[in-house]
Amino acid sequence: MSYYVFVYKYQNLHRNTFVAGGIMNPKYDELLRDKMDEASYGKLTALNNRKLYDFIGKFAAHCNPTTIYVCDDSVEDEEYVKRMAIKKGEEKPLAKANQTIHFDGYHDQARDRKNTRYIVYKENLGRMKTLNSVEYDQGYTEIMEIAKNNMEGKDAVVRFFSEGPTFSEFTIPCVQFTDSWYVAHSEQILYRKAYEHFMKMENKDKFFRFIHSAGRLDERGCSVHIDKRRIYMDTQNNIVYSQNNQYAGNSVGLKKHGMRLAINQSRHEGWLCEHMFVMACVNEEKNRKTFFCGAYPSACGKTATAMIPGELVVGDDIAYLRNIDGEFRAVNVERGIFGIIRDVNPKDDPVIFENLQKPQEIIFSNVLIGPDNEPYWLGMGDDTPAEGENHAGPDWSVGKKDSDGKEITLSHPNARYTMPLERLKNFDHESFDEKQGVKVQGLLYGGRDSHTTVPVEEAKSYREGILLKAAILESETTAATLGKEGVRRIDPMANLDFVSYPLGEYVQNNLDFVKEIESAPKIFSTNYFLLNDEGEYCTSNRAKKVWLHWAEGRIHNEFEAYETPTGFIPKFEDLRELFASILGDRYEEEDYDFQFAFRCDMWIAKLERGIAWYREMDPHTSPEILEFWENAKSGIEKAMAEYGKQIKPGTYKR
Ligand code: SPV
Ligand code: MN
Repeated sequence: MSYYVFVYKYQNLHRNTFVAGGIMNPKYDELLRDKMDEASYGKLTALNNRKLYDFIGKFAAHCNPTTIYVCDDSVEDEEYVKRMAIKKGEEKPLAKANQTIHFDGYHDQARDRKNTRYIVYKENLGRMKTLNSVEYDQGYTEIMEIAKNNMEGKDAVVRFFSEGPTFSEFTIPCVQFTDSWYVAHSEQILYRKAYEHFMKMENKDKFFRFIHSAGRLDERGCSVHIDKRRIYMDTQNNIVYSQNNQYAGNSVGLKKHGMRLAINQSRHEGWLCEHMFVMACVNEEKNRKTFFCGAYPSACGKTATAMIPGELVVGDDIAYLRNIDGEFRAVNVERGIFGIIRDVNPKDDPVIFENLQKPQEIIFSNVLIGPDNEPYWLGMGDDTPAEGENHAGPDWSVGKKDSDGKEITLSHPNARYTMPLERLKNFDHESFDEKQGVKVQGLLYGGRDSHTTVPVEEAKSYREGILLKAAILESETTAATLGKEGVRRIDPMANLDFVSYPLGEYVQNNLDFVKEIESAPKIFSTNYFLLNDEGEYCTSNRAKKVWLHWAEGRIHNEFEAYETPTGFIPKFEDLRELFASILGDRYEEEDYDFQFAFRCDMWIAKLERGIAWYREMDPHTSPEILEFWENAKSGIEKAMAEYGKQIKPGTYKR
C-alpha cells in the first residue's frame, strides 16, 4: 500500500478525531461534507493541509457548486474527468476514438488582455500601473462579487498538478478548483499530476491556487457572461481568480496564470520563468545534442521551431531556468501542447499532423466538425468541407457572416489542439523529466518583424543579447489575443503579457541571472517574418532549420561570421552549404544580400522606440541599460554616416 493510500484509508476510519484535532477548519467541515462524497472528502483531508482545506472551503461556500469532486493521481479519476467533460457538454466525441472537440464562445477565442489584471496592494501599485493593475481592495471586491454563486447548480472539481517535474528544485505544486471539466481535462493532458507531491511535500504553505468558473453555459456548453469575464492575479498571495471564460489561455490556471505567479516568485528567488520552448538541436554528423531555449510571442513560430523535424523537443511554451551547480539549466513546465492548429499540414508540420490523424486522446478546439464528424482547420491542405459545425455555431457554411458582417472562417485562426508531448516521435524522452533540467547552450529570441532584423544573428555577448535581442524584441500582434492583428509592439523576451513585476527590474534580473554561471548560453535573434519588396515572406518555413544549425555550429566554434553593429551574421558560403546539406535547397547570393543587409535606419528607429517605451513603462529602468541603448544607437548612426542606410553583409568594420 502506498503512503498516501494508507493515510487516506486511515483517515477515513478516524476522520472525526483527525478533524477535531484542529488540523482542518470546522467552519467549512459541514459544508464540504455536504458537497463532497466520502471519497472526495477523504482525498482532501488526507493531504492534511490547512491552507488547502481553507481555500477549497472558502470558494465552496462562495461560488456554491452543487457538488465537488476531488481527484488524486489515479487513472480512474482521469477517466472520470474525461467522461464528465462529455456529459456536461463541454466536449463532444469525434469520429476517431479518444478525440474530442470543445468550442469556446464566439467572443472567447483568445486571451483577454484587457480584463487580465494584477490586484496589487496600494504600496506596490506605483510601478505596476503600466502592467494593467488595479488596487487590491477594489479588484478583490469586484472579482468576489462576480464569483459569488457563479458555480450554482454546477458540479466542480479539484485537481492537483505540478509546474515542472515533481519532487525537484523546479517544482511548483498547484491546485485547480474549477467547474469546467474541459479545463480539468486540458490540465491533465498538459501538466504532471501532483496529488502524491502534495501528500509528501514538506512545505505545506508553498503552492499556487487557481479558482475558475466558466459561469453559466449555453446549449453548446460555452460561457454566457463574457461581459463579466475577468482574470485577476494576486501575486502577493499566489492565487488567481478567473471567471466567465473557457478559452484555455484565460481559464487553465497552470498555463499563463501560473506563469505570472512564477515570474513573481522567480524575482524573489533568483531564477527565471520564461515564455520559451526547450529543445535539442541534433547534429548527427558530429554526434552531438545541443539544448536551446527560444522565446517567441504567441503565434510567431515557437511551437514550429521546437518541433523542427529531426530535432528533439522537450517543451514548446514555458520554461523555468535555474543556476544549478554553476550551469544554466531548464525544464519544461508542462507535459503537453496547447498548439495552434492553423497551417498544421503534412508539409509544414509533419510531426504534429501525423499525430492529429491518430485515434488517441486529443482535444480539438474551435475547428470545424465536418459531416463525417472529423475535425478540419484552416491551412490543413486537404479539401475541406463547405459546411459543418464550428466556433460560430452548428450551421456554418462557406461565406457565412457574423453579426458584424465579417466572414466566418472554417476554423478560428487561433483554433488549437491539446495533446501530450510524449506521443511525438521527436519527443526527448531521455531529458524530459530530468529533475535537474537540461543544460542550455543557446537562447533564441524572435518576433514577427517585417522589416528590421535579419533571419539569424548572434549577439556579441550574453549582455548584448539580452539588451539588443530580447529586451527590445518587437512583434506584430496575432490572433492569439483579442484585438487588432498586425499592430507592432515591444514585447520583452516575448513575455510582456506575463511579466508580473516592473519591467526594468525584470530585464536586470535576466542580466544578473548568469552572474554565477560558468558558461552563459550564446544568444541569437531570429526573424522568420522578414518581407521582400513585394511584401512576401522572403524566407521559407523550412529555413528555420538552417538558422538553428548555424547557431549550433557557432556554439561549437565551427563557423566564421561577419560582424554587424549588433552582432555576428553567417557568411554566404556557410549558408549555401547548410541549405544544400540540410534541406537539399539552393540558396542564392542575391537572397542572402537582401536578407542579411544591416538596416541602419530601421535599427535606429527601433532603438528610439525601445528607449522611449522603457522610460514610459518603467521610469526606474536602470540608467546603465538606457545608456547602453543610447550608445548602440550612436554607434549605428556613425555606421550609417559611413556605409549608408543599408550595410552589405561582410563590409562592416568597427
Ligand atoms: C500563447 O498565447 O502564448 C499560448 C496559448 O501559449 S495561451 O494559452 O492562450 O497563452
Ligand atoms: Mn504561449
